Amino acid sequence: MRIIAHLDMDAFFAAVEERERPRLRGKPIIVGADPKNGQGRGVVSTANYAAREYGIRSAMPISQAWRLSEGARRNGKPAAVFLEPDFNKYADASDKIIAIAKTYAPLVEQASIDEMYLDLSFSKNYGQAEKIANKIKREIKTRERLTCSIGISPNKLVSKIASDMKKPDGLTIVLPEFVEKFIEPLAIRKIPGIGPKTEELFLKKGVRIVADLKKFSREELGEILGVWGLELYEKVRGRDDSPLIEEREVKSVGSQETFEKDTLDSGIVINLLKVLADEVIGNFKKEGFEKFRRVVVTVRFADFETKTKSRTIKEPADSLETLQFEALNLLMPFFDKRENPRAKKIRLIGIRVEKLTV
Ligand code: TTP
Ligand code: MG
Repeated sequence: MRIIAHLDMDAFFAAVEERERPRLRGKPIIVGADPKNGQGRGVVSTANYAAREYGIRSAMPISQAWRLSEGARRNGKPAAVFLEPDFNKYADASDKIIAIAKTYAPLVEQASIDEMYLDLSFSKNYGQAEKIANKIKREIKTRERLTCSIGISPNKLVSKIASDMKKPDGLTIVLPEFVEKFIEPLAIRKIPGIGPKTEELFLKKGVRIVADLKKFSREELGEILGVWGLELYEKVRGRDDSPLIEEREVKSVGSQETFEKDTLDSGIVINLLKVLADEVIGNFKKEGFEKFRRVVVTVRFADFETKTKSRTIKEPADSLETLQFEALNLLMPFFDKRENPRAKKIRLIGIRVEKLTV
């Protein structure tokens, strides 16, 4: 019998900011693009729970978040504090949390910057697994001053849904015999993979909750959604046998190069980027890796200021085209105000791939 836990940090980016600035404690905090007094473009990365009470959510336009905050302020509530993200800081916090998890579980899969799956099957029963989960929660709280929410069930799918049930600082255990009862009343959007389009498609058919979806046969779902429909048939029954995948110790494969002369000529920079991408893909394959899931671009300016940007892609990839495409997208902001407001020349660029599987 498998016992799998899913751990997801609460309001992660905002929580990291809050712990480092005592004067922010308890205030509504929004991490995201610069709101520029309501004129800002870009979106909210995350909002802490105090800001969520104003209706502010991840991926909302930052200008809308600003208006909601201003509205609250006019009603005598505290205005939200807007902060721009500092990804390196969150990646450091993430590494520390994973290190803690690894002292409790033999197999840990990092699923994103703030979530992971832990194999607790060794604990024999759910009572033991619950104790371990509580210890992990306590250690993250005392050592990192952050809270998380954990779901425990027989598989990744149900644990991921469960960790979201009692946020923040929650623990939800779904025993094998209650898996179906647990997911039946949930909105179909709670099933990972069902996005706004699939939801819309089923709402038109009068399907709102998982129990409604269970009325479709495997063939019917296959007809509506193709292969994904067949997977969905299993998912709505709480079935999932996907294994945890741990990444190898070698964390990244990368390459970087300094220009002969500092430059802001996009043609020259992009050319080098393509050469580097080619080199990285070659080494990546040579070292026996199969897929990468994160692309990181580093830019060092003439004054040695060094910035990195990274993106985790949805589907693990292995092609030169994907690497070039992602790296180019990450690089473009360095040519304009987004990442280079004073139009500094570039001295060096580097790219690397992370989150590798063999
Ligand atoms: P989530 O775990 O989805 O959100 P969260 O940790 O902020 O809040 P919750 O308590 O609901 O788990 O995402 C983790 C981090 O990823 C989040 O802190 C910021 C970042 N993120 C974005 O940058 N954009 C997004 O649209 C989302 C959803 C997250
Ligand atoms: Mg989270």
